[in-house]
Amino acid sequence: MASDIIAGDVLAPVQEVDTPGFDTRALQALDSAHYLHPFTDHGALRDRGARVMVRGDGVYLWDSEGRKVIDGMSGLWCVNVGYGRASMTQAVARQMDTLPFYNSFFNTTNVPAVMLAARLVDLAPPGFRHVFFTGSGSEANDTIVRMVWRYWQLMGQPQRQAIVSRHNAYHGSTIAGASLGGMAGMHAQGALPIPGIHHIEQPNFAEHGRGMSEAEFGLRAAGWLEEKILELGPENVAAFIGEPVQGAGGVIIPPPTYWPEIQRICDKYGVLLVSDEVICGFGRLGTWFGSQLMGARPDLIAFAKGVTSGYVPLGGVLVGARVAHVLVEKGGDFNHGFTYSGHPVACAAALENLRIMVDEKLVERVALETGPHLKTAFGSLASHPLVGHAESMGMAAGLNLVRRKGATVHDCEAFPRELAVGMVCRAHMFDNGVIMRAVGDRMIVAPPLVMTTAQIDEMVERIRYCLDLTLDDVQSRGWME
Ligand code: PXG
Repeated sequence: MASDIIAGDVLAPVQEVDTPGFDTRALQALDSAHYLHPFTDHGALRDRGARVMVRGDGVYLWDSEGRKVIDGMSGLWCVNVGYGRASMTQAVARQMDTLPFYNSFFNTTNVPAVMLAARLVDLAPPGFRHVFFTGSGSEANDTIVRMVWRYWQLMGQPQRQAIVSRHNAYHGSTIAGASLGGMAGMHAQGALPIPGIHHIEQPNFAEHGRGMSEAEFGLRAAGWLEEKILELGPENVAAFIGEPVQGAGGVIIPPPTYWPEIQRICDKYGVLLVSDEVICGFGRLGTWFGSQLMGARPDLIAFAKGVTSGYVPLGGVLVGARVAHVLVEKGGDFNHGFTYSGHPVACAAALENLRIMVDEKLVERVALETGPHLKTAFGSLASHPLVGHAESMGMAAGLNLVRRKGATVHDCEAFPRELAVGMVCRAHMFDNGVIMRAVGDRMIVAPPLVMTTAQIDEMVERIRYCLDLTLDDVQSRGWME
């Protein structure tokens, strides 16, 4: 079935570019001998051998065996301006030549950090005039927890320590980040979440919205926050944190009624609203920040990834007027910070990345051209026999692999979880020139924002072809009804 789907030259052979000079087996052996990877079952990896990525250009990557893949995941939701941008290399090299590092402690600063803070304030929603830099998204969320607690201490309400988050949220992998996140598998591996962090159900219409319209469900899901605030006592609740669209959780797009109602509830109880924009910031949804699209006015914004397009690690927190006023005017020393807060090379990379984004109008392109194109192209996969439903927003999209399609998202029959059909599908994608991420049986993409409409078509046709391979595969394993 799979082979007759390939249309014209859209699917060029994957063995396209020879990349000599790498001894893949030797690299894999060293890798499995010494390198502990993030979120990885090393026993399984040893048997398979890691794929060694060696080069990137635009939206394509090459591995050590010369196989070319189209990167549907922007590295890991971050390489928004694409690979191989010479001006990024030059900006970083220039800064390394001039001043590779200096700290921002002890009344010192550096030029790129100052310029970037000012630039980010220009791009941020109204009311944000301050930035705290970190090295990653996890550190940004740790910073937020400490800032929120310090804020309420300075406000004379130190008992306000509870922070409400959602199940299936991802906020990082440090102790605070993993606690804020709602990933059961992370909590299960040791004493998490830390005290004071509470989780409500996620606004996942397909999973929890049966019998309701999407609009009704959005209000209902936001109502879970109000119930939790009342249960904890509003006088004890410090903040609510959420990703505008849950990324690692599977591109879960909330109904349009959700975020405005969350905002109303936070306002009603004086609870700080935190938007984790590590994925949704910097154009992913077709706006500079995802909360702008969602109708929320956060007090704090976490960012990372797209701020440098992943070329150099950088994260941070945009601090809105309400918190900044108290921290800056009344706070004295805030005993928090990292060696690499405001790292000059990372900030220089971010400045160049933002210049590219503005010059190439990447945010506008996502809003007006590539995002709508992805919606149509990716949406067409919903007709595939293995796909229950497919959704997208901006340059993020997800589809559910199902055993039996239904008239609505609530009538599809899922595969038994233990079959891990998503992993079967991901392996076909990986082997056939497209990188797609599996979250259970939800297959997701978040391509570089520079991906053209023709490249989106190429990616989607590859995905369709691999869905055919997956269908053949699960049928031959006897997993379909
Ligand atoms: N917040 C959000 C919303 C994220 O997506 C982080 C915080 C943490 O950022 P750092 O830079 O500390 O990793 C993230 C990271 C996946 C995946 O599998 C997603 C992330 C990280 C690793 C894997 O989709 N997002």
